[in-house]
Amino acid sequence: MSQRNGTTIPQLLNSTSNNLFLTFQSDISVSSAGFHLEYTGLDSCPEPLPPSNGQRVGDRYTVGDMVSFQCDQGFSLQGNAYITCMPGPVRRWNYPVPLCIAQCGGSMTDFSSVILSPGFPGNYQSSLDCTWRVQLPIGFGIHLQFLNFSTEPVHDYLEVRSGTLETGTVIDRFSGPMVPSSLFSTTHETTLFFHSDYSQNKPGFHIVYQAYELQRCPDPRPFQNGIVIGQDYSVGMTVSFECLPGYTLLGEPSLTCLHGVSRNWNHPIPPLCGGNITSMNGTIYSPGHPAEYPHFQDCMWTVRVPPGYGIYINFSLFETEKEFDFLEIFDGDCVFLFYMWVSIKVCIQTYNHTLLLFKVEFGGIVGQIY
Ligand SMILES: [Ca+2]
Repeated sequence: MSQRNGTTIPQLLNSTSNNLFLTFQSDISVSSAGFHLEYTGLDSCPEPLPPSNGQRVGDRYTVGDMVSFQCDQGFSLQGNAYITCMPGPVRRWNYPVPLCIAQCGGSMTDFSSVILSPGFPGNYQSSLDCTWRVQLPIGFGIHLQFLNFSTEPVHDYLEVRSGTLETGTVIDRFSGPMVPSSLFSTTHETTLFFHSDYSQNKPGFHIVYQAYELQRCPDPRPFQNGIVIGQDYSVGMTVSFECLPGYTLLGEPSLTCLHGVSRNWNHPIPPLCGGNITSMNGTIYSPGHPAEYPHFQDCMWTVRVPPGYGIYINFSLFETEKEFDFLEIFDGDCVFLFYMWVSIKVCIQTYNHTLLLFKVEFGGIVGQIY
């Protein structure tokens, strides 16, 4: 620990353990008065009590020992997280025991945590505007549960927003003495905003949140007679649809996977059936062709060519269930109805506007129109 010689009185020494070894050495010549020292056994530092809403780590309190402190979830440590028992004539820690305090606002990236109103479990202060931001990886939302809730009605409130404070949308706003039921935020970023006015403070809130993985939207495949562009069906992603030649897309050509607890696309998956056709020549198939058409279909095609033209329809295949599944063709005052097992070859229309109506009541067998 120390080696001394000469005539200078050494400074006060403190041992770092409860054992001390002294050795004295003198050579063959020149003697002196030697030394006189006194020693005192020093106590440990006083036991540091854990802070309210926190824990102490470490249970040795002699000189040089270090203990640390952690706060419960939702509380922030104020002061020094580590304190050391100091050498010296009086045993003391180098810093006071820190405090664990629920603060006004914060930023969280944990998959589960606690959000407390400032000062909880005591009353919050007046005139606060606190923002807590929970940021998780894309594809996760949070489930919020209220363990305590009490604010001055109307004037003091908590707002939960999906997204940021500036651009997010308000999921709900809570105020008053009722503990709200749990709620879901369905985005990876959730903001909680608390406001208190100048008077009437209450204990506020104790909220726990848990991350959950957002489901993907349903697989839009198989998309018959067409292709699906895009393979990511997770939240916020878009897929689009293209038909093979001869098929007309009904419905929206692109869908976006919506945020939400039960995940779904923003539009129905487009049916491949019917449509408005204006090209001078084309092909019309029954839905699902060349496979059997599905049950319960009501498909309508409108074929429109420029004024002065007629429309020539050539069936190269026609098979439906008799009577119950049928194709109707309207052409001004004329109606042509087909519901047989036979192919009808040629039909010449004289008007420039033809409407085809294909109806499947139930139990269709095979229906194909070329
Ligand atoms: Ca108030």
